[in-house]
Amino acid sequence: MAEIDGGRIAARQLVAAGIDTIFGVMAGPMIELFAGAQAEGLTVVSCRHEESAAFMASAWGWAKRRPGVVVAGSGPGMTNCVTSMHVATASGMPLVVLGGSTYAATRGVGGFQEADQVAFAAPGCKWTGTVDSTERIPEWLHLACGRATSGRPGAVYLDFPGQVVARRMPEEQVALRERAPEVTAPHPAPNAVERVAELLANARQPLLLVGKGAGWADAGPALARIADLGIPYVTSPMGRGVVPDDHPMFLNPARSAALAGADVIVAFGARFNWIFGFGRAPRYRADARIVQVDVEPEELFGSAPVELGVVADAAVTADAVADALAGRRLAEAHSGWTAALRQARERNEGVLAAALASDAVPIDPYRLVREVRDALPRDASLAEDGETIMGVGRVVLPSFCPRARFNAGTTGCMGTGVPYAIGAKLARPDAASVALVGDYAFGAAAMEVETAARVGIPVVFVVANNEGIAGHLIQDHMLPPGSPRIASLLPADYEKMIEMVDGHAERVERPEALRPALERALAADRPALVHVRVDPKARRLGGGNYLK
Ligand SMILES: Cc1ncc(C[n+]2csc(CCOP(=O)(O)OP(=O)(O)O)c2C)c(N)n1
Repeated sequence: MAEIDGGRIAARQLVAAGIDTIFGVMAGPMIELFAGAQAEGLTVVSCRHEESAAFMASAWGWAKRRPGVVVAGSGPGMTNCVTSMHVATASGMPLVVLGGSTYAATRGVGGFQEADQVAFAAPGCKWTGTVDSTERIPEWLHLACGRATSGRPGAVYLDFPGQVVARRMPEEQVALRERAPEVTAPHPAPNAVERVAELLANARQPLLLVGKGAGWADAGPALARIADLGIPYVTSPMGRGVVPDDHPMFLNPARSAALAGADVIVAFGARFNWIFGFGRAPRYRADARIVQVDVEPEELFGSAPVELGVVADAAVTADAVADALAGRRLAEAHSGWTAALRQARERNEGVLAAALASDAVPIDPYRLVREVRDALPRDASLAEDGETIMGVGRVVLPSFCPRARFNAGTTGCMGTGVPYAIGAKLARPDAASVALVGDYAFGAAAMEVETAARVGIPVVFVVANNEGIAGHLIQDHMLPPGSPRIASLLPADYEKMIEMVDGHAERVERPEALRPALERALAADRPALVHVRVDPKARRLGGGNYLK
């Protein structure tokens, strides 16, 4: 009678759950799981650091609306995932961390790499569990995958003590959980839909907020139906592209004016945390009437004075509101609101015009980002990471596809850009994937270029090298004069990081060389790195950086 080990059983259950790719760092006691995954036909992406592996998995999961799975070894392998779990949960990205842990027989007596891994995981996770027997591996994985993706997605942690991975059992006794429930989306109460439609119809200055939750719900087409009526919207950084950014009611470039002027706000899958200015004065009108649509009821109790909370799926609710608005006359049509916002947008865009066209050497970061914008295919996945460069990218770069835009997110975590772009490429292999990263942000995960090369995926890394953390701004203005380089970094030759793995390397020092270099990188059928020397003294226009 053929026997298989717990690692192989886990791999079979992952396949049953619709997962075809896993990420991780090879380590005991999970070697059997990696081997089982390979034997079962999964793509196994073996990374250089568990933190990056887990970021890749969460980006993959976010893009595909499936659990992103990362496998880590015991002790430090697992604790290296703690930041990524925290980031995934805060950013609502589905991540399943499978952590091998010390064999039961040596627990409590200084077993190899022993750590209280469930305790390390708990505050960063929606749910934790410990596999208690090899037989029950399928069941525990079924629970973990379900919890990572239901409600607001986030990280879950499942502990795999060594003995449950290594134990072998007769193949025919393995009971997989083949069937995942078909889950209907939570619908809004009909009277709530009517109230939202009434508020929007009577608003003189209505505004929609589009967050990551709307992306997860695939609410783009439904939200576009409301926006098509002439109701403007602004998005969170990762809510970009849910409705394509070239919709005429996309008003992120007039974000402050929109938040400050709106008399009725309906937030779809958006949270009133720092990203949306906490939903209260002074960023918002004190008398603004706020509706929040969210799948998590507790989210409705926050800093914003929410008048109506609708616990429901963003797409279903947006469709119902669009239906309820059909045929109504909108008060907004006579208020000049969208015209005023368009003027604000033009004013704000005017502030950037000179920088976007700058021919200066060293290159202005706005000029770099403009060239990235013009070179990017419409369906590209895009990850931004850094301080100055992420801020510039957020303002200048559009997105046209849902769940294809990644940035440091709710936690502002540096080191996400490189792995997010790799995870996105594996999830959306037919679309280009570009990481626009500062030199610090690149360095935080730079060895993963070897992973990209080994796995054979043509991701484009654009490194905006301004020699440091926010360029020289902190070094020159916030540290004692004459300090050694603390916030600034060496002007390293980052293109060598891709040369070492036979990738496509570009080094750009002059603005006119940007576009051809970016196009060559996008056309290269292997990982590419465009190292761009940008002005260390440049800062974000319109405030919003360390020296604001
Ligand atoms: C994990 C983590 N560590 C530290 C920070 C603090 N921090 C914010 S921005 C930044 C680096 C920004 O430099 P760079 O990536 O070179 O981009 P630039 O601002 O120069 O464009 C750091 C270290 C953070 N946000 N996240």
